[in-house]
Amino acid sequence: MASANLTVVDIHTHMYPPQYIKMLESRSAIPLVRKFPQAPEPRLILLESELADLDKAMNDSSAKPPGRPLTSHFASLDQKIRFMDTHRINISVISLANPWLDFVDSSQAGNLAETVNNEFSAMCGKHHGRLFFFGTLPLTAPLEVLQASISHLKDLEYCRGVILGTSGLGRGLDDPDLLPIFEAIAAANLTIFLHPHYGLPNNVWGPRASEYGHVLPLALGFPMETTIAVARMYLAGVFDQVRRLRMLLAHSGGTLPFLAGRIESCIFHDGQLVREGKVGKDRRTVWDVLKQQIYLDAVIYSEVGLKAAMDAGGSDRLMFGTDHPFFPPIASDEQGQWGSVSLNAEAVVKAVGQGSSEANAIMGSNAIRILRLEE
Ligand code: 5CU
Repeated sequence: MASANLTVVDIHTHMYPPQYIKMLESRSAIPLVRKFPQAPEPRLILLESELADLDKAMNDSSAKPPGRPLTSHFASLDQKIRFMDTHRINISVISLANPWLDFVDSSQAGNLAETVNNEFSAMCGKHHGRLFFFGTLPLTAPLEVLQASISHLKDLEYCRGVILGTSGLGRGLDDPDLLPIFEAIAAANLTIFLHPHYGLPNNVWGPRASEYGHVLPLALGFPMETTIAVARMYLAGVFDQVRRLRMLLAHSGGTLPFLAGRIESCIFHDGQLVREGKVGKDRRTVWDVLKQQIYLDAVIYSEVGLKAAMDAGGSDRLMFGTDHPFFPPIASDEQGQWGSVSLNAEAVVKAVGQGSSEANAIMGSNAIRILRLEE
């Protein structure tokens, strides 16, 4: 993808470093890594929607293996660099994949966050200028441990933000107890990369869910989760209370660009909010927040979604991503070109034209500016 005058930056690209995989291998509840006789590679089981398949495979060695294969793409730094070279990606901003440390016991979360963040930092140091990272927070730890973790990340040369799920301290991102954390992250000049994991309750997928693979939770559950989390933050006034807060939303903001108008309409037609004086003339709208405090990735696989993201936030706030190592090719060589990557790159070309200044911005220069990748 990169050409003489185009720098390609991938801001949505994950890894599980060795210590994290080791911890997953030792677990008996999801998330976990386990070997099954019917599969050549260990399986990575992450999502609640995979529990039924996990149960079946534990009791029946002919059942389909649950989760996804844990290939070298998830854990190997050499493989990450090889993937970048194959796809002509100049710079990657790597992050721990879901579900981060959300499930880790409070007493262990601080140490594990430090270990994982130091592992990411060391990986970036091995490829100076090609790798940066979003750090991981010990959200289950006591407040002072969490604050110390933000201070640690602030001082790491290659850290440019933190990756965060939607659960926060356990009550979602509109939890007032999170405000000092958002303040500290913003004060440290770190961008929050908001990423889904929990999706929607399993029962919304219906009794035939197992016939549909991972499609419903990933295509619909993930984006709705992000949309709901940000809408709750907006309604709680978090963006007004922490004006320096900057958030990069995964998957082009879920459905936020498409639904922002409807959210707005529901706000100013809501009797309760109007009576409580929450719909005043000076109110910053969802559209304002999208243009002032939110960035979107370009991981939406079609120019239709990409144009909505651009219309909502502006092409100067959109950044290319791959979601590597998720969505590998099913029928072709994993060391070759990934169709999931081409789809996102082609969507940019279809939306704004090959070689246009907007294309160059989305593919790389926005990320370089926003995430300070030349510092
Ligand atoms: O395939 C999946 O389950 C996932 C996942 O868990 N996380 C992610 O970022 N993309 C796809």
